[in-house]
Amino acid sequence: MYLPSRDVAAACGRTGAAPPQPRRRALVVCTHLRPSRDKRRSTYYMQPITGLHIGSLIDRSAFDVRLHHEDWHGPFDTAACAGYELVFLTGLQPDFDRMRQLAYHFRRAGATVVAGGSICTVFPAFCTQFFDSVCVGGVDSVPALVADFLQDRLQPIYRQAARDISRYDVDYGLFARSGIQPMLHLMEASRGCSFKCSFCVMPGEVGGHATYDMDHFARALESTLAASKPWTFRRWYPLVMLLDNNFSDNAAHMLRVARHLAEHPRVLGWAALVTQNVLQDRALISHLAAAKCHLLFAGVESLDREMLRRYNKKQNLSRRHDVMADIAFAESKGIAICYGYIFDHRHQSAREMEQQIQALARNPLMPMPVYLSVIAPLAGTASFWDDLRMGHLSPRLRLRDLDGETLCHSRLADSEEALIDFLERMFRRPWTVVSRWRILAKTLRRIVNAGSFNPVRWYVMTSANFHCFIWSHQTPPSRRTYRAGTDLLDPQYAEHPDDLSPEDRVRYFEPIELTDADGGPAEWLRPYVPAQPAQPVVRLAVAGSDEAGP
Ligand code: B12
Ligand code: SF4
Repeated sequence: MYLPSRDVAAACGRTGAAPPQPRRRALVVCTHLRPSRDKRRSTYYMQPITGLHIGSLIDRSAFDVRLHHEDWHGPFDTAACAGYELVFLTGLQPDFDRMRQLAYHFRRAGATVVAGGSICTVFPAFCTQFFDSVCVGGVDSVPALVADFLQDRLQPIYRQAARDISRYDVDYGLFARSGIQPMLHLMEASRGCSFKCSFCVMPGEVGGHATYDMDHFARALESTLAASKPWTFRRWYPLVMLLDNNFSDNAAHMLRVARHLAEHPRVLGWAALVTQNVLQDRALISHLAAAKCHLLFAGVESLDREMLRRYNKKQNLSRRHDVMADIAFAESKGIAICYGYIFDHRHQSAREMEQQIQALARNPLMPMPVYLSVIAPLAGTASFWDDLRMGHLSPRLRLRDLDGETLCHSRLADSEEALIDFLERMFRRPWTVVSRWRILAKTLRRIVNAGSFNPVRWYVMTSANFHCFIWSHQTPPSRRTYRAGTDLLDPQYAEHPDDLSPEDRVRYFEPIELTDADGGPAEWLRPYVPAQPAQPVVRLAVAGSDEAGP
């Protein structure tokens, strides 16, 4: 529920002068389309902080700012679009069609619509047909854009390298005022990553790593702690989740942030996203454990070395270390290890995928993956351009298909039926692949291995181990084909006024296709196709590599 601005101080648990009376209304929508292709909502703790940062950068003396998360609040009610002057939209690649749909509804209601994020960054000129203004790169272009809007000189494209972090205060009161209370304190201490995994959007969109200064971070921490409501878990047991793309990229900065969190009297624990090679450094892991680290989300992705090589994931290719032993060591120090696991349906049969999962399940000290997905050729990544050039992408591949659950390639290592049968079971009925009892036994072994009497740590380990089971309940079976081009579309695609013109239907409501009927680039994409192969060296250069650096 959104609280009007006079309730701000109370909602934030703060005192002080009342905020100035707002003159105009601005809205930031973090769009979201669900894997289950329905209109459910969830209060899952992994909420985006993109909208929070955008909202914090909007001039509050001119605007009353509201934040809507489509995952947390549910799909935005398009009957309620009136009354906003300026609307910012953000979303991941599979959400881009939702950004276009909302642009139609808000523009029709008279708002100026601004969009940013992955697709806007890679294909800005293409995106200008849907939005009044398109932002390339980081959130830091927002103040200049708002100033231009107020002076009636909005530009079609704003560019700001995501690595150029400006100085601004993140106002976590915006979460509280917008009724968003995730279980954890979601923060960011850096942006980007120096590695170049070929399936990832980071190398192209950020192209390096940049840190926030410690002042900035310390103020954001105080803001989120102050904004937590009394009688909530996050007030009672403040856990900070660092959503940095790669928290471990800059070791000195990581240690500074860890020390700040360790020494903070209110923070009881923290978690972060790191690369797998960090787990090899046992002295570092012991140090982080002593600095209140409760959980590391490590970029394991797969135990299939061929696959890791194919995607240039060389930080995972050390032969000197055994990742399972590294994970067991970290957990023995009390740090729960989480990871996502990616299947490559172009090279792995359904049977091989199932064997990989069962091998993980059999190891008593190895956690189960928190997320499972099939490889998604995210538009603009090195693998995407390679697949496109070689004609390996599915015909009529849509942005909507890039959700990590859909087979997006034309060449498969197994029959389509066998792969779909496995994915349907793994995503929707995981207990038919791995028994719940086995996971329960594994959870108990890990808790014993951790040697901790802290029930919060037990909870973290248990919920991570069972996440796939819990997730599958939240995304019940639907009539999905799991095949790009034919899979079910969400109901939002059909929600438009009866008087929608044929041109607007195509512009705002037809799904965006990346490939044509033959698997070649869609017409709009052709000007963007790079002339040279995107990653000519990957397959050979890292073979046998024992290096952990980027
Ligand atoms: C929280 C999160 C989620 C959440 C919430 C998703 C959401 N709606 O944002 C959940 C759990 C739902 C999720 C799911 C998925 N995620 Co996710 N997720 C993240 C995570 C950890 C944090 C996102 C975040 O808030 N970042 C901080 C903000 C400030 O940065 P940002 O969103 O990257 O935006 C930057 C720019 O793009 C730009 N920007 C973005 N929007 C706008 C708008 C305007 C107006 C402006 C000016 C600028 C701007 O500014 C920012 C930098 O300053 C990131 C990793 C990361 N640390 O970023 C991955 C990440 C975004 N996810 C990713 C992936 C692959 C997925 C999945 C496909 C995973 C899967 N295989 O199942 C699914 C897809 C979901 C779907 N709709 O189907 C990829 C990229 C995806 C993409 N670009 O499409 C990332 C980058 C991880 C990675 N390295 O692979 N995810
Ligand atoms: S290490 Fe992670 S964030 Fe960095 S390029 Fe690879 S997948 Fe992307």
